[in-house]
Amino acid sequence: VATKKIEVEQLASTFHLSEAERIIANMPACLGFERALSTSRQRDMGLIAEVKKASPSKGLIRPDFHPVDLAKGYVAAGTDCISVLTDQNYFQGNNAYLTAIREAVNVPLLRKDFTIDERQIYEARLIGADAILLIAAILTKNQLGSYLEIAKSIGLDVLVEVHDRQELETVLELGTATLIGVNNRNLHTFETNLKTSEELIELMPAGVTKVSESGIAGVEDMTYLKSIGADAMLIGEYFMRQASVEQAIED
Ligand code: IGP
Repeated sequence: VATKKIEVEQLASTFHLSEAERIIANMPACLGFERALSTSRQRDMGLIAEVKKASPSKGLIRPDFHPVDLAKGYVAAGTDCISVLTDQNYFQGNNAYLTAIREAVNVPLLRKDFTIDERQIYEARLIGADAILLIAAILTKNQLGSYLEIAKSIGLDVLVEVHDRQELETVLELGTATLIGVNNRNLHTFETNLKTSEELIELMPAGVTKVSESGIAGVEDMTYLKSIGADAMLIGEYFMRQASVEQAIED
């Protein structure tokens, strides 16, 4: 968060919010991210396939990294949505990857970053995102509530990410989150356990689109997630390690 703060301070000099609002008002509408997941007809569950070069726990995941080609492969294989890492410090992501993918494909895009300031929400819309991620673990309840509102006001969907029961309770109390993701990765140990999804999805009310994120690797996991009531899944590393992401999705 500290490095992100420095980055966000620099954002202040790149655009003014009023100017951003004016540009956004003239941009085409966003593609419905949540809708694409909840109405997915491709398979039993909605799929968000992630474009991810590296991670803090695994280092470089895909040395031969061509974001637009990967995104095209995902779309050819029928993914509902794509998640693009834009954080540079930990994930070697880039805003430019998202913008290039936006120009090449026609599925809804999630801007995957650590949102800690409202400016980043406008920035996400400006670079071509259809949805943003809000991580409950790094935001106060007030921030979550107001960022959800800002995002919706400029047409963005929001995936709110939780790791435990307490975070989920806070999010449910707000009453405005309709798309909630359980991150199966423990933030302290980096280990993933799909049981986290089982524990938390059970506590989500009907009407919420329920996503399971991280550590999902193959058909067995998908069958399990379906059985515990997940509506959609977010898969990054597993696809990134396949020679052909297209083949991996089809399998
Ligand atoms: C994807 P995996 O294990 O399939 O690569 O996980 C995604 O869930 C993960 O990249 C992620 C993430 C995040 C990254 C989930 N929440 C928040 C950065 C920030």
